[in-house]
Amino acid sequence: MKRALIAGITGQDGSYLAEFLAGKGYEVHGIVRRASSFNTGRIDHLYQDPHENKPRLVLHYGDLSDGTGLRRILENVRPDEVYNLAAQSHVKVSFEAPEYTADIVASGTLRLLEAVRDYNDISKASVRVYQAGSSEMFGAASPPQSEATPFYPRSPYAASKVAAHWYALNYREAYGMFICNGILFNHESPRRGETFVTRKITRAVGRIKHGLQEKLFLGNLDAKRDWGFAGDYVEAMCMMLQHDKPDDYVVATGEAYSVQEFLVKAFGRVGLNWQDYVEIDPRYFRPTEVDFLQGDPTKVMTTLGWKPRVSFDELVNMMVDQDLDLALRERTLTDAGFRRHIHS
Ligand code: NAP
Ligand code: F7E
Repeated sequence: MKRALIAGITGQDGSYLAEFLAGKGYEVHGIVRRASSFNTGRIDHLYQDPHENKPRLVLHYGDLSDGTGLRRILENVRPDEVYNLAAQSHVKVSFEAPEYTADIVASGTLRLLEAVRDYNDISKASVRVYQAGSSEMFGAASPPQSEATPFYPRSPYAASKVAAHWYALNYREAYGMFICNGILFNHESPRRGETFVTRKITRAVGRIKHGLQEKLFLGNLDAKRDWGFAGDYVEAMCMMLQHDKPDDYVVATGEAYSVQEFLVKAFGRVGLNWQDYVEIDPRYFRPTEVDFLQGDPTKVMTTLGWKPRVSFDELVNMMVDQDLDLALRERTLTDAGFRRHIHS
């Protein structure tokens, strides 16, 4: 039985990856940050009481700011594969918290790589590492972007991901470590954080339809993104680590749509016209914007045989349908006298 350690297991991707690996028979371990409120909602359905039987999912408290803790977790878990998905992953927030973003996204990756390097030396193991890179690293570079496209980061988040990418590549070359950089374009799902634009839109569609919200405030509607389904993308992460040699791969659908096109589809799903509800609020503009991301996934398709299963229309419908259900439950609670406040 293989053992995987996932940093960032409580996030959107971490939850899908944990499900996917558990389904393939892995023993899955995850690093969870201590928080004052529960942050395991996305993985609660996978969790079994560790006192009752041999658990397939084991959680460990840790943080990418704490290198000693990471080393201890590695020594305890003795993983075959490590997936580094942990990050302050919000681009707009990274302009407000640049040092913190750099500490976790760039230096945090370095801490984890150092811990794996030393663990490999001490235990004579060869742990395989996946590093979660991002299409944001391409930033202002013209589409379509492939592995050969030079990086041009446009935010503290993106610059930190570029640093992490090069740390990973350097550790592969310097120490012969098996490390893959996945350069993933935007991927969404019903589990997407509620402040990312797709989920913010689908949450609003559900709440507007059920009379819980009147307006949706957004920023730049002209930005174009290559949006795929997160459940498809975590499979590519695992496939990279099963290949015979470590390499870097762009993962994308190859299609791009604007935020406005997403709005048309999402509101159209429930028979509404987005223009009746959306207002522009400059607070959501970014000091430097990434205008157009469209990936070229030829390499991951031909080398690893990966391809996306969920289309753009299916993705929008899946997210809207789930958020309609969520809003209906919220409506029921509101009507019964309970109020639930959600800020997106
Ligand atoms: P996400 O939902 O924001 O999840 C991020 C995860 O990192 C969460 O589990 C979070 O824990 C954890 N985390 C944050 N700060 C941490 C710290 N200091 N120490 C340890 N863990 C920490 O992000 P995602 O969408 O799943 O993305 C996964 C990874 O892929 C991220 O690295 C992201 O930057 C990258 N990426 C995402 C996309 C995309 O479109 N989704 C595309 C390209 C790359 P809490 O739950 O406690 O907050
Ligand atoms: O913005 C525009 C915004 O925050 C998409 C992260 O997972 O993918 C994600 O980063 C676009 C931008 O995602 C609002 O200006 C308009 O052009 O959903 P987003 P992102 O910045 O592309 C990459 C690949 C990652 O690696 C990141 O971790 O939508 N936009 N109005 C808005 N965006 C937000 N969030 N909120 C708005 O109101």
